Amino acid sequence: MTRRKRQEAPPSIRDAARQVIGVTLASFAMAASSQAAQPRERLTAESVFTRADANHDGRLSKAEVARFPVFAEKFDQLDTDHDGALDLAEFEAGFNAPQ
Ligand SMILES: [Ca+2]
Ligand SMILES: [Ca+2]
Repeated sequence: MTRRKRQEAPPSIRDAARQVIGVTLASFAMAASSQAAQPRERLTAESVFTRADANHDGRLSKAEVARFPVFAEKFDQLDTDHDGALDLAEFEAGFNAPQ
């Protein structure tokens, strides 16, 4: 007559919930630890350099720097050894220089 089986949450939902909670906890822990290391997301010369270095050869060509007008217009000035590319040290000097 009456159905004995009550509706239970299908395992998929439980798994999904557990996953969400797990991810939330993981990202929370990550945020907490990275916040301890450095407040907010701070852009360092190195992180910008790595992002700008499209072909990952450790140097920024003029074409790669073209996406960053601030550095593009200072390119020749920053390229202190005049080899036509910026290495991290050269980029860092420009990055940290007062505007
Ligand atoms: Ca490059
Ligand atoms: Ca150079």
